[in-house]
Amino acid sequence: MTAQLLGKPVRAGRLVRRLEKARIEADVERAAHGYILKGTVSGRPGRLEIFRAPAPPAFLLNNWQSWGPMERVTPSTRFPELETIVRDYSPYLFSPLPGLLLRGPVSDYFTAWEGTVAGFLTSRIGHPFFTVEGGDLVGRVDYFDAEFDAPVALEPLAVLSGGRAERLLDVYGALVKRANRVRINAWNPVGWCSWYHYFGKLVWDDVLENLDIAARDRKSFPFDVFQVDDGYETDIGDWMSPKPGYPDLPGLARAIARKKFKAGIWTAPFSAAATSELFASHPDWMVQEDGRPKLCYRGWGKPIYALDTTHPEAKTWLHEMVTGLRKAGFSYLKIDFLFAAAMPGTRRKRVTPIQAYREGLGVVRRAAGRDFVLACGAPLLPSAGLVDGMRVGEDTAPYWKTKPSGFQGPNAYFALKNALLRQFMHRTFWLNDPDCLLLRGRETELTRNERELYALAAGALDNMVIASDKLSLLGPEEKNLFLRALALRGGRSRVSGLLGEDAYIIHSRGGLSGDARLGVNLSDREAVIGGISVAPRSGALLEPELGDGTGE
Ligand code: 9PG
Repeated sequence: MTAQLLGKPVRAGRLVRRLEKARIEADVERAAHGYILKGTVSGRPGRLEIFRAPAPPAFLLNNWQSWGPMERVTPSTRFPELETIVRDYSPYLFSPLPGLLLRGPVSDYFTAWEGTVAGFLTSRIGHPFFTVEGGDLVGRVDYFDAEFDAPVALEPLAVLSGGRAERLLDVYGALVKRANRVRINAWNPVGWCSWYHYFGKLVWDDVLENLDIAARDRKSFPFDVFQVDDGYETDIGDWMSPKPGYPDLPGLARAIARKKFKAGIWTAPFSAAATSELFASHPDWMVQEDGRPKLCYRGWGKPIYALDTTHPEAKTWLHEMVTGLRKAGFSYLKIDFLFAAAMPGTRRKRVTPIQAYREGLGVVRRAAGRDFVLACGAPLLPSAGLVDGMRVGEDTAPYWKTKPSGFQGPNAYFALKNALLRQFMHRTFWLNDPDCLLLRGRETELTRNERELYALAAGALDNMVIASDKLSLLGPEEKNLFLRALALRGGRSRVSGLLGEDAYIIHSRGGLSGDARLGVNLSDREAVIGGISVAPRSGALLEPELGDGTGE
C-alpha cells in the first residue's frame, strides 16, 4: 500500500465520502512537491481519518504545544513518564485528547520521514494529528463532539515527497504561512527576562538592580526589551495587582521605560488559581464540567482552572486586562499556559476547544494591537497568524540533561534540541523563541561549551535572544558571548540533520557577520560534522559554504 487520502491512493481529483454520521467533500490538487487536500465536512465527524501510509521505521514526532518535544521516534516508542504527568499535573498538558499519547507515539499537526512530509495547514476547528495504528501511520482530525449542520472547512492537508525532509518541512512551513495569513513582526526581540535566575522569588529590588546594570552597560547589554516574568502578581488570574513590595503596574512599566527599554510582562491570561480573586468572583467564567468549574492543571501548588474564552463577560475581562497592561505601559506581552483555553469541557458557546482557544487568542491579539505577543505553553498550529513570537520548546535550565524525553522540563538539552528541530517554523509560523540564554559561568552546572553552544545556536538560528541572568554575575567573557550570539543573527537560517544522530548543521545566509555554518553536537559522543570533529555537547563554526544551505 502506498499513501492514501480518504482511503484512495494519493492523486489529483474529487473525493466524496458519506460516513455514518458525516459527509466529506474534498478536492486533491497538485502542488509544488506534492498534493494538497482541501474540502468541507458536515454532520458529526468525530475523529476523521484523512491520511494513511505504511508506518516508516522512524519518523519525526511533534507535540501540539510549545513545551512538548519534537524528536525522531519509531512506531514502538512509548513515553511512560507521561503517566505521572497526566496524574499529578494535567491530562491536557501534552494533548487535548487525553489518553491517546499514553498508547503510542502521536505527532500533532505534521510528521516527516526521509523523503516525505505530511502536514495539516491549519487547526481552526479540529485537532489534527498522526498516530500509529497497526502497521500504519494514520493522519486524523478530531472534531471532539461537534456537530455541523452546514459544511465547515476541513483542515487542509499537504502530502509532500521527493527530496530531504528538511527541505520538505520548509515547503510545508511556507504553506502554513500562507494558509494562516501569517505576518512576521519586523522586530526580532533582544532582551532580558527575570525567570531563569530569580524564578517566583523575584522582588522589586532585583528588577531595579538589573535595570540599573543594563542601563549603565548598554554596549554589553543591547536589550530592546526588559521583561518581568512570573513572581510580581498576587495570584494566577489577578494580573493587575502586583504583590506587596512592588509598585503598581504603571510604576513598574515606568521604571523600565525610564531606562529606555520596552517594558515586558508575563501573564497566564487563560488561567485562574482556585485562590484567585478572579476565580472567587466569577466561577461561571471558567470551563465547566457537570455544572462546576473543571480542573485544568495543578501549578504553583494550587488547582488551576481555565477561562471560558467564549463567555461574553470573560472575553470583555480579557480584552480589558490586555488593554490595561498596555495602558500601564507594557508593549511586550509574554502570555503563558495558553493550552488551558483549549481544554475540552463545557463552554458558553457550543464550539470545539480549538475554536474556543482561537476565540480567546483573537481577543488578546486584537487588544494587543501591534504590540509584541510572545506565546508560551501554547497549542502551535492554532496560534499561527495570531502571535508574534512562540516558545518552541520546554523550559531551559542551568543544567544540561536530566531525563529521558522532552516531556516536561526544565532542561537545557531538550530546550535547544526543539529550537533546532522546529527551526522551519521560524519566520513562517512566527518568530521562534528558543528560550532564554543562561550566560553565567557561576551558579550553574552548564559547562562553558554548553553555554556557548546554546547562545551561538540561538544566534545562528536568527531566533529571539533573551538573556535571563542576574547581570552582576556576568564577566567580560560572558558579555562577549552574548554579543557574539547577536552578531550571528539576521540571516536566513536552516538546520540539517533532523533525522540523524543528534548532530546538526545550522546554515545561515546573509546574517550580520556574513554567511556562517555552525556545527552543533548535542550528543554525548564526539561527532564528525561537515568534515570536522566536534566534541560532545559543543559547537564549532565551520567554513562558510556556497548554496542555499539545503544541500540541493
Ligand atoms: C513561569 C514560567 C516561565 C517559563 C514558562 C513557564 O509543565 N509545567 O509544570 C511547567 C511549569 C512552568 C513552566 C513550564 C512548564 O514554565 O515556560 O518561561 O515563564 O512558566 O511560571
